This record gives sequence, C-alpha cells and structure tokens, in this order.
Amino acid sequence: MRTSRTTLTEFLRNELKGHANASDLTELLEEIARVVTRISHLVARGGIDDITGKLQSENVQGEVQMKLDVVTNDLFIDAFRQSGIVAGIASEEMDSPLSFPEGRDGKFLVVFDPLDGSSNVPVNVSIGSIFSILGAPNGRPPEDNDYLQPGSSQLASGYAIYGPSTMLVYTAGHGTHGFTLDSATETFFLTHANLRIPDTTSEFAINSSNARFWEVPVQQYVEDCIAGSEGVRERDFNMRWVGSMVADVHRILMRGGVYLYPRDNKKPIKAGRLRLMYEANPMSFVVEQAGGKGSTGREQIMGVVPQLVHQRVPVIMGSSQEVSLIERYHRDFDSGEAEKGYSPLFGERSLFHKMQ
Ligand code: AFP
Repeated sequence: MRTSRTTLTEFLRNELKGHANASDLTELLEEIARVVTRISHLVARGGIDDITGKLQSENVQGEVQMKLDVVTNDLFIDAFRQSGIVAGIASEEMDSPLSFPEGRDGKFLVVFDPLDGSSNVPVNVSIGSIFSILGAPNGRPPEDNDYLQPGSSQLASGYAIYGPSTMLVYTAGHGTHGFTLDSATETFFLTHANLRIPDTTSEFAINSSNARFWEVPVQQYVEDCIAGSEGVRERDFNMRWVGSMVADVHRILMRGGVYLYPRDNKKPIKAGRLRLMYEANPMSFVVEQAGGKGSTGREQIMGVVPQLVHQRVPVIMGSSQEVSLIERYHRDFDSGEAEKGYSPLFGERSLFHKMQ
C-alpha cells in the first residue's frame, strides 16, 4: 500500500504560495473539501436514510427539487457562512444571492450547484457538486451585480464527483488537479496532478433525443460523427451520456472527448439548458486549465459577461481541436455558406484535414 501520497492540504499550501489571498483561498478550498466529504457519506447511504426522493417544491428554474438538492445546499451555506471568509453566495437552489454579515470582510463570493445531476440520485448513478470562487467587493457587503463577473475573473473553480470513488478536482489558474477521497481517514489525496485533456478525440457526449431542436451546425456535426468512417470524418466515433454534466466532463478530463449542451429551440426562451455562472464557467475553467476549450459555439464561455445569476448558455467543451472544429461548423453556418449548400468544411477535404 502507498502511504506517501500528498494530501490536499499539503498540495494547496504549496500550489497557492504567491497567490494574492493564499491562506484564505486554501482555507476556503479545505472547507469545500469538508462539505464534499459529508455529501459523499450522505450519498453513499443511498436509500437507507430516505433522502434520495423528490420534494414537492421547485427551484427558481422551475425544476422539481430532490431532497438531496436542499440538504446539500444547506451544508454548503452553513460552511460558507461559518467560514467568515465568504462575503456572499449564489446557488442553483436559491432564487437570489445571500450575503453573510459574518463574512463582512470576506474576500470571496462563491457561486455553486450543490448537487449536479440530481435526477441520477434515485438510480444510483454518478452525480457532483460544482463551485466557482470570485472576488468580493472591498469594504462593503456584496450586491447582486457584484456576482455578474465573467468566467475569466474566477479565482478558482472546481467540482466534486460522487462516483465509485469521490474526487475533488480544482483549478486556481495553475493547472487542474484531482484528489481522491480516502473515506476511512476523510483525507483527499493527490491522485491526478496536472490533468491534460488530449487535443483530439473520437468521442462525443450529447443528449441526442433533442436532435430535432438543435441548431443546424450541431445537427451537421453530430451527423458527421455518426457517419463515422463512411463520412467526412473518415473514422468511427463513440457516444456517451451520463446525464450529469460533472460525470460527463470528468470522463473527458480523464480520456478526452467533447461535451455538448447546445442552444436549441425546445424552449425558445432559454439559450441552453446549463447555467453560465455555476455550471459552464467553473467547468470551463477546469477544462481550459487542462488544455481543453470551453465554447458557446460562437465565443469563449468564460468571455461571456453575465446579465443574470441564473443565466443559461450553450455549452461545448472538451478536447481543444474538436471544440475548434465545432466552432468552425457554427462559423460556416453563420456566414451563410451552409445555406448555399456549400461549406468549406464539408466541401474542401484539404481544409478539413488541417483541423484533424
Ligand atoms: P440538475 O443539476 O438539475 O440535476 O441538471 C443536470 C444537468 O443540468 C446537467 O448536469 C446534465 O448534463 C443535464 O442536466 C442532463 O440533462 P438531460 O439528460 O435531461 O438532457
């Protein structure tokens, strides 16, 4: 048995050295790790404690809440409030942001999804928690507008995945690092330093049941993947869909691939299904720090300036060359080439080959 692994605490103290708020940021990430440990224990008890079912209530998105959505949200709120270093929070499960008088001088705002993929809870499939850490205003309590920072302003972000093992993956802008929970000692050990997503891939993740609602460039991209070795891609593709963004993106961090939750016209009022501030931005930061790319199809996700805390955004992230290729499908479509029945991407093989 290996006993000389680096713990999360040891790693943070070293990695965050030189960071403007090194000790507070270390404390905050350790606090998150403690909450994740508690959630991991809760989730592992499955149906035993009667917390895996649905509630009667809906969240601000109009989605039915699971009992665990509320329980996990409360665990994060209590931890952030008591830390004294968080000035305010916003969560998928709360209508509006919440300021903490206890964290009046706190340097951070935390935006989070306490339990991503919660519809997977009753069927015992992997789920996660996602967090994004932003700077708080100096010398005054935060206002709602203070949260509306683009992803490029994140100080740190990450996620926990509750799978066969529980992992915490984070970035503070110096690479993406993964830690695995030893539940016996409640310690996170460094198991995946400096994760790198391969630039190319033959695997994509999308909910194909929405195909008829997608925009043309995404329909065309998926069609070309499915055509495999008989189509313009000239190789076969594999498809995966867990239905929890954390699990799908985690797989991509481990072995490459591309994850898509694109804009669609199913519910025209929504720009996509996923939320910019506590799903797309934190996962993009993690992916980009591992050498991947996060895009709406038309711009970098982390460049989008949020108008609302619960704003939705189209999400395409993963292996950099594949995401660039999908952006190209969008550009061709937007430029009108696709409408004329001609696209440099599909018509000119030499150009296409350069993207491989
Ligand atoms: P929740 O956080 O509300 O459970 O939603 C999960 C999620 O937003 C994202 O994690 C998944 O990729 C996506 O929904 C799955 O949605 P569908 O499989 O229903 O399209």
